[in-house]
Amino acid sequence: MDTIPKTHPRYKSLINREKITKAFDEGILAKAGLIAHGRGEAFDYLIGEETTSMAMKAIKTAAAMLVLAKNPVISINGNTVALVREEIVKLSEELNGKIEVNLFYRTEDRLKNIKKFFESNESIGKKINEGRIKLLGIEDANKKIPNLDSLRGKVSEEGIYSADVVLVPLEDGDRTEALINMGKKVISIDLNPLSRTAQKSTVTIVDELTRCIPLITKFVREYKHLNKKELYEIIEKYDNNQNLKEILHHIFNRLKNISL
Ligand code: PTJ
Repeated sequence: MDTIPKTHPRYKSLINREKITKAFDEGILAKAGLIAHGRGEAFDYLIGEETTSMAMKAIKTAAAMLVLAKNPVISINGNTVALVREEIVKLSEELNGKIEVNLFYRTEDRLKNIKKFFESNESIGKKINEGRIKLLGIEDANKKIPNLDSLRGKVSEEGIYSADVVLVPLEDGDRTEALINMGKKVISIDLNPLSRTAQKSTVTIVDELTRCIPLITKFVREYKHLNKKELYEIIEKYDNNQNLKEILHHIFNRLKNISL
């Protein structure tokens, strides 16, 4: 990462690419995760590489849902681990500490490497040892999501299986649908507003992972001071379909107004 000068106009994007490729070399990221990242970058260009007011609305709604949840679980995959390991830990500490590794390309090696990556950070390793955060879904994925044939269906009873609200950064639509069918609320993070995940989720945050996770944490902290009625009001005001339409309009208007 030393080769990327801080003054480079695309510094942040290049750093994210470094993290992604390094995670691939370390056996954390799936090969298809490289493609998924590229697709995300393309959509981020179209959005304007900033957190839009629509994304902010979704982030606030997600934070209210997470504060009200009885058993919230943060699901993580290879890309999420590569980009926002520390930020995910911070968010989980504001909740019940539950993080579940849930991979589409699930292999024992990748699970082992992800666990090692978390534990290799001294402060995170200590939190895991003290039980302040729980890394689920590795040795305890003994339950199955009904009607989901992919390996994403293998989940922990204490985690995703019994969760009422699941936060799923970078997802495939199949599992979102299956989780919704189990009666859960799904908050997804996906830069592609047209994806099946985006369309099926209870709340879709169309924003880049490294930008929006710290914002979710900030609002979770803030909303812990609100009463239930105030939190429900935030949720009731939100309409996911309307929000997705506004994002598509935002992209359309940006492209229309670009002068070359
Ligand atoms: O579970 P794993 O680690 O085995 O890998 C699963 C991948 C990521 C390969 C799998 O879920 C997949 O193929 O995902 P998709 O269908 O490519 O969807 C990923 C979505 O995430 C795309 O719509 C991208 O636009 C979006 N995306 C990529 N990078 C980011 C992102 N959204 C937010 N922030 C990002 N950094």
